[in-house]
Amino acid sequence: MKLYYSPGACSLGIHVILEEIGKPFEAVAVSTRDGSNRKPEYLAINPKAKVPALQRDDGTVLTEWPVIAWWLAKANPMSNLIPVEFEAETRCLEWMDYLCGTVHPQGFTRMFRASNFARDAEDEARVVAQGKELAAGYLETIEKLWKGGTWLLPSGYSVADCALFFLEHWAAGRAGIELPPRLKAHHKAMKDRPAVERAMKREGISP
Ligand SMILES: N[C@@H](CCC(=O)N[C@@H](CS)C(=O)NCC(=O)O)C(=O)O
Repeated sequence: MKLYYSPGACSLGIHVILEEIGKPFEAVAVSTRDGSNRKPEYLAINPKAKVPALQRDDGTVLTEWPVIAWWLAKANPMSNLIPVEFEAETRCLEWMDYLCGTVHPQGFTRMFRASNFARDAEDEARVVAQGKELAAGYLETIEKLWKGGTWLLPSGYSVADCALFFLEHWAAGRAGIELPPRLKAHHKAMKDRPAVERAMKREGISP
C-alpha cells in the first residue's frame, strides 16, 4: 500500500491509522505547499489534486479521508479501529463526516487557504479571521457533544480520534487556537501513542 501525504496536512491522520495497523506501507510525500499535488505525475494518481490518497495493493486508489479511514479499519478488523456494533459505527462515521466535511473545510481551510475564499488580496485577512472564529466554534461544539472518556466515542479509540487529531494539531499549532479542556487532554493522549509519534517523525513535524 502507498500513502500519498503532505507533511502536517490532514493526511497525517491517515498516516497514524496506517501506523496503528502496523502492516508495511510506503509513504510518499507530495507537498501541497510547493504545489507538487498539482503536477501531472500526482494528478495521474489523484485527479482531485488532494492528499490523502491511498493506493491499495491491487493498484486502485482511494480518496476522501473518511472513506480511506473506514476502508482501512474495515479491511483490518484485528486493529479494532472502528466499532463493530452498528449504532456505534454509525456514530463513528457521523464524527468523521463532521470533522472532515465541516470543521476542516469550513474553518481551517479558510484560515490556511484564504485566497480560495477571498474576493481579492485585501479580503484575505477577513477570511482568515472568519475561519479562525468558525474553527474555534466547531471545536467548542465537539467539546459540548463529547460522550466518550479519553477518546471521542464511548466505545473507545477509533479512526474518528485520528481525524480529530490532525485538527487539534493544526489548532494548537499554526492556527493558534486554545483547545477546550477535553480536546486538550485528547490531543495529549494522541501524542502519547507510539503510532502518532512514528507518523510525526516520518513526516518530519514536531508535536
Ligand atoms: N475532501 C478531501 C479534502 C482533502 C484536503 O483538503 N486536503 C488538503 C490538505 S489538508 C489538500 O490536499 N490541499 C491541496 C490543495 O487544495 O491544493 C478529503 O477528505 O480527503
